[in-house]
Amino acid sequence: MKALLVLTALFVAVFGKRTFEGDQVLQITAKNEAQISLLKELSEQEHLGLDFWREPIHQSLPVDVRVPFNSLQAVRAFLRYNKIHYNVMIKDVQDLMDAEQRQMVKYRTFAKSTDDFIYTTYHDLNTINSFIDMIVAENPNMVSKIVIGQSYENRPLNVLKFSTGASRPGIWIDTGIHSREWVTLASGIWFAKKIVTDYGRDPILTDILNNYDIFLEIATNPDGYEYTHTRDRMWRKTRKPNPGSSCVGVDPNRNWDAGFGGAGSSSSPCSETYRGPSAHSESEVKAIVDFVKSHGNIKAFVSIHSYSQMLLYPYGYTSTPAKDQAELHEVVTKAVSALQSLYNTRYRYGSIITTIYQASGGTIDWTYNQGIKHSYTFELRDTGFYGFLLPAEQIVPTAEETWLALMAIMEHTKNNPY
Ligand code: BPX
Ligand code: ZN
Repeated sequence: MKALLVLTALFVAVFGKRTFEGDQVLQITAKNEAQISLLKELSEQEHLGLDFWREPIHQSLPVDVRVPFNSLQAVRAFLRYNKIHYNVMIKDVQDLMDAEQRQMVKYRTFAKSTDDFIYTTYHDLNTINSFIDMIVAENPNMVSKIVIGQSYENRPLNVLKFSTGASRPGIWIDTGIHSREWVTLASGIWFAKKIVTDYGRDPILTDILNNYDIFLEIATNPDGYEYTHTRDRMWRKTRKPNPGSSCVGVDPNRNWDAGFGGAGSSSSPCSETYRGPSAHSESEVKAIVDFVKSHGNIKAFVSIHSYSQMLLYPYGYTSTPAKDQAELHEVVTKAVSALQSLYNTRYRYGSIITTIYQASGGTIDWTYNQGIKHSYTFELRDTGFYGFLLPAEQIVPTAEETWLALMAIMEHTKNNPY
């Protein structure tokens, strides 16, 4: 693993952008616990350099793994020898990334207004920041930008505030806390435009915004997002170096003070789920913690990830049910049915620990324990055709259907004050 990491680092330093030529994503379906155990053993073979897009947890969910070209033969042999079934989910990872880049270049324009802005492509961090400034300038009475802190690399942590009156309770939405989950940021941009378009036209949204402020952090991990555009499309974590390790970054969805350090998080800086040296060690996380505490009246908190099509509520660190589980379950049931009504996209839903896996130090476990009853996490499209490399044609449909679920959550929050 060390040698591979050093080589990868060297490669990036010399050639700029990490490439994934010949890498494949395999979708593995284990048929019993013994096969899951074998897959876990496989994942510990660090020299193979495997990148688990979905971890082996239990047999009900497929395991998606990006296999570097040089490890393909060994992994295929291992699977065949153990009679573990798999399909090739992505034949050549670099081909998909190249298509994504071509698409971005083709639609790269310098929009002068949010009406000209292209919602059907992915954008880099600068373009997202210019979108934020445009939407603020165009809607001075409703939209403002607040800077809740700085990232490790000193980028501003920008939050859009949509507000039609003073001292209202708040609804929080964040996207992009995991930087490779690009469709979440693209959806966040679309949500911002949707809010300013629908206010005064859609009676339900108008009612929500006449009673609540909406806070939207689109680039929640800006250093990571910039890195996915310039160096490594598959970067997930923050970009803070880890003392004593050559591995960089902390998983910002394991860094919160809710079961911090427990099962479903790693103490190894090289892990994709490294929890960090202490709770709230990441400035990107601490900024939200400080914001939530100082605001003091956030009534709904929604943190948006991708992929696997799920809508989840606490807890992730414990199997003790949340005390509001019945109501939260009712809300996600409504939200998922609204989402499905548009394009028949099917979501799983339930608590984090029962629906995906145990995960400690997650965002919404902390917000829930702070007293924000309506704490939810989305995992947007898809279920394992493109994974993190969701084609840009799916951005707007994904955002549209997700918006219906968000509206259901916000409407429930408004109608059930607590
Ligand atoms: C979501 C909320 C709380 C705890 C875990 C999740 C699942 C999320 C994660 O492991 O942090 C999955 C993901 O969005 O990161 C996608 N992925 O597996 O890379
Ligand atoms: Zn994520």
